[in-house]
Amino acid sequence: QDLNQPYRTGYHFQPPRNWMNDPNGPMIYKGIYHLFYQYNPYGAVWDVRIVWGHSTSVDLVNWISQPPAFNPSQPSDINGCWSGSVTILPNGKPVILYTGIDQNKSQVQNVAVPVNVSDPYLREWSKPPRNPLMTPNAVNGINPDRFRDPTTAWLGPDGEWRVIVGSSTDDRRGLAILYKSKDFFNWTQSTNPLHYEDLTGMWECPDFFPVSITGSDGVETSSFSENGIKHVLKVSLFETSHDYYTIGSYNREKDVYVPDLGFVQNGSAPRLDYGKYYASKTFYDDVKKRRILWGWVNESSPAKDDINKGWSGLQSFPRKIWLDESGKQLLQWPIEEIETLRGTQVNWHNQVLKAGSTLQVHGVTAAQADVEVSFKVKELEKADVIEPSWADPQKICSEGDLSVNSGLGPFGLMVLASNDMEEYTSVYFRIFKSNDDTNKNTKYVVLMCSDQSRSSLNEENDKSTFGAFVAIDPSHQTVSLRTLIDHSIVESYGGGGGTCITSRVYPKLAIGENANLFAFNKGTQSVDVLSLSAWSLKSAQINDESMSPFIE
Ligand code: DQQ
Repeated sequence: QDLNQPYRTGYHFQPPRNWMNDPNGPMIYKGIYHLFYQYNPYGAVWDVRIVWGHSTSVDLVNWISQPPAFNPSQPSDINGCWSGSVTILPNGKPVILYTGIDQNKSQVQNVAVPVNVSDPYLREWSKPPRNPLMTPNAVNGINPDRFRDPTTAWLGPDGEWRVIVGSSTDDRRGLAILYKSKDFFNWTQSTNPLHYEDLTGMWECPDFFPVSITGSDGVETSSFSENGIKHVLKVSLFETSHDYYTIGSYNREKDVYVPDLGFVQNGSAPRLDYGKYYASKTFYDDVKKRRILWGWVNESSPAKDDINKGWSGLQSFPRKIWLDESGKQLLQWPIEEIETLRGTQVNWHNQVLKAGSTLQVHGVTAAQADVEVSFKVKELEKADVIEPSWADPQKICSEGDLSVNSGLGPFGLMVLASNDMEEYTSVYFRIFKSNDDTNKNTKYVVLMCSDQSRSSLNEENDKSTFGAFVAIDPSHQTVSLRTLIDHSIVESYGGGGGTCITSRVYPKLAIGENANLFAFNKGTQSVDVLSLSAWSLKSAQINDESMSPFIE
């Protein structure tokens, strides 16, 4: 670890320098994983002249920088190469659809194809002169400033391609505009969008994919079966900077998607991550039969600090994503390849965390670690009653700090803690019961918080607290937490991955060997740690300049 760069990560994806945002066009091709990303070669802040950065990997853990796949170069993208996706055609060849900012500053959709498909690294891409393939015009009523981020395309029963592009109307109706094509190059806008929701504003980076209703295997994007799958529509809402998803049914005849439950306007749509996380995108890994999710984790520091450190933005650790047995939520889990980085392991079994206690986890590199813990709470009747007005979990987490001393919790982990506890980030649970005396089957509510308010002595960072409910029943299930700690990122998975919270933190003291890890229970009742495993994680090779042909 470079002492002058305490916030660079050991195993989270980042370029050697400069600004990075959205993950673009992830895929596996000829056994090589590819990740493209929105990259500003000119500095550590976003710039319209953004290009497609490119890296490759054999294991999704260690990455080699490739030259940018393409830069603004033709009238249809001369003002920027914005986000997009890869589709693998039936002949095995990958094609990129991406948004270009054209010579009139209008958003249009373009195509790029590999120059040499026998190169598994796909180092060179070309843009056919027929670009753009899709344009917003007065006839189709699309605003040229709100027409972007094509998804991976899929094949319909009639053998035609479909793709959606994010948009919104002037009165804030968010839309997934549908286009169809027989040959992938000539696209026609369908009369109806695949889906829309009023008052949601601009939909950025939509993602639309099938999930199996049984098991955790992924499903290829064009696959369809009447009874075996559901579909997921994810959108990144520009107005809130969060990624929301719905689970629903895709009617292939009518080409419409109907979510099982309402969408965001009633506040019900779940989020992929309740922390810092945006513009995510999945791809199907046909080698390991899984669907993998990437998401951009922005900084929480002022731009001047990003300019000073010379870089901005991380990608979350890649996550496997699938449908929970209940069919009501998605589950996410760090891809198994993370285990190749595991070093020293510490284990606890059946450790009682007494009321008010803090126990240090000794023996792992606490600034770069993987921690899995499961808690069992016995005296559930001691849970505090949740007030009906407490509908906003982030608000509950923000109001109660660790001194709340409720019945059950806060209990959890304190990570990136300095030696004298001047700094720490706490990831914890609180358990409430619902106030219904007439109902003998008491219902419990599990709250998960990631509290950054004490994470750094530097007051200039955004240290907002994050929170979400976890869909588990603590009377039957253990309360589990997995947290990936990596210098300036804390990625937490609650309830087996049903609730994820990612945060960015910038400790001044809890750096390197001066970072510590604790389990704690500040509630008034004791809590059992059924098991805790913590691993030191080795650093991955991530875009190491000495090993890559990176070209500025
Ligand atoms: N970032 C890209 C856009 C996208 C936005 C530009 C989402 O294509 O809508 O860098 O972060």
